[in-house]
Amino acid sequence: MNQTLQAVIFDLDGVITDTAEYHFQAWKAIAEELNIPFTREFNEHLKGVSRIDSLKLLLGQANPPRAYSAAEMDELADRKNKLYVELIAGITPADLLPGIDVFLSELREAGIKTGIASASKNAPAVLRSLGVTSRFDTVVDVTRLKNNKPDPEIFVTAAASLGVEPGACIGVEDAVSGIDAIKAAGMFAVAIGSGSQFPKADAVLPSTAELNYRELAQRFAETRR
Ligand code: B16
Ligand code: MG
Repeated sequence: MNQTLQAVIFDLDGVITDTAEYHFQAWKAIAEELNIPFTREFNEHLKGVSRIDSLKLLLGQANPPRAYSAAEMDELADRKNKLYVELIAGITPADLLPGIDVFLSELREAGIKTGIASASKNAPAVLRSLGVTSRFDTVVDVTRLKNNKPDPEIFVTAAASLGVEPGACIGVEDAVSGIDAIKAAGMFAVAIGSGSQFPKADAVLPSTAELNYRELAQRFAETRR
């Protein structure tokens, strides 16, 4: 195949910055109000999942089960988002996760394109607060997509808007649904987290501080020979 690396496409929450923690706190507040148990372990299933689907998963934990109308669900989803927006109001460039600033510079210097494939409707605002909007060549508009991760649509769309084949891309994710989406798109998948969580990833790094252009380009090339 002999394909060279042309683009790196990033998830946002949990990869560029730790907004995953704020999503957790906002959902926890809603769950407590509804008397639904909500643990960090359960929260792992919500990573990369859209707002309304996250709410459905959360309500599915209610014991005894209870039906919610569409209007009640919209109200709960809106309220969760308001809590989340309050929590992210204080984000500054200091909230970039370790190694991201340097990694983005390495990619620019090497002429590698960059993109954001986040399921979050708040992604553009978070990128602005972090001061990194101009460091990405594309940010996928999630409101125009039909399918959520683990469907590959968001990563395929990012590659298309960069004018690059999916096979020439690396995708970086912190969620299992995101790694599944990257692999289904035909990209090289880098997971941030613990190895046992991501059996399908091509590389697993314990932290974003380990992201290194040369090493990843080499590992990418080995799989594309
Ligand atoms: P919003 P990512 C995802 O972002 C989060 O992981 C997930 O927890 C959240 O529910 C989803 O965005 C939607 O976010 O409510 O802000 O539209 O990880 O794909 O960057
Ligand atoms: Mg994420």
